[in-house]
Amino acid sequence: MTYETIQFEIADGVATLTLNRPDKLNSFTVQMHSELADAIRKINADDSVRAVLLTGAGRGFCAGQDLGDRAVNSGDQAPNLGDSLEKRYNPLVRSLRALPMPVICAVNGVAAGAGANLAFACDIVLAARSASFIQAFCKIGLVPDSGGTWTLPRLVGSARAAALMLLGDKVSAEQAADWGMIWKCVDDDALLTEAKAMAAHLATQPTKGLSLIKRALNATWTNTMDEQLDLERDLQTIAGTTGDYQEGVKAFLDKRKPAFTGK
Ligand code: LHQ
Repeated sequence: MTYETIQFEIADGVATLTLNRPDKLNSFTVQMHSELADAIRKINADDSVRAVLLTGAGRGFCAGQDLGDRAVNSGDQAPNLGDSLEKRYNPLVRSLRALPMPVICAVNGVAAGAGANLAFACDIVLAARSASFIQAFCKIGLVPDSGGTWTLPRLVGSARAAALMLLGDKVSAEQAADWGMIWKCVDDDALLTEAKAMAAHLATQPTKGLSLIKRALNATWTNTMDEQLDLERDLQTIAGTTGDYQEGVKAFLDKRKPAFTGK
């Protein structure tokens, strides 16, 4: 597939996805959804990918749904927005969450509506100091989607999530970092360098072990502590059989840097 609305490359173990409709602040169209779905399929099929980096081109990260797109704005006729979630947004969020390697999001500018919640579906979020997050849905009579009603209360607590979703106020990157909504706020000109360095580092780490950590973290919100203890036992059983565990221990005992293969 040729990509027109995203850029996609795989190099040195890192897959980089760049939302690329800068004139419209990288808002989502049907085409962008299908290009992202195709790229995520390729990531899943490529054993060499050990970290993913998601970012946006231009001054915005993503302004959510393109409100001019015919799929959601069909003139006088009421569109079926649930259909749009079912066919496009929900599969996107599910497939991102299910990726078996760390997904870093570098929020380079405004992240609004589904754009903000897309970022929260990633594992580690860095944002440029000039970036911001807006739960814009309430301003046009919609419900936060793309998993935001699940992720945001878990990230910042229900008091903050409720006010953000009902008021639609803009949150600066610094505020977002202070509230634990994201991992870190960095200077604008350092964002990509720092995000790329993090992705490059993660691509040299025990990928299988990291994927098991992701599974434990994903399960924690619905499990009891007993269930989580059982899950940790099961995941550790798998982790203990990996070559990277053998290598990690051997390297420690040999007092040298480990050479992980991701297996
Ligand atoms: C846009 C957009 C945009 C089109 C900026 N669409 N053009 C799921 C399923 C189904 C249906 C509906 O929705 C969803 C999920 C959702 O995401 S709903 C939420 C949709 N997003 C929004 O409501 C955000 C709308 N955008 C804004 O509020 C502002 O643009 C923000 C605050 C993001 C940025 O403001 P500014 O920095 O002042 O930029 P701007 O407004 O001047 O935008 C720059 C250009 O981008 C402009 O185009 P133009 O041709 O006039 O230069 C905007 O029209 C365009 N743009 N967002 N979502």
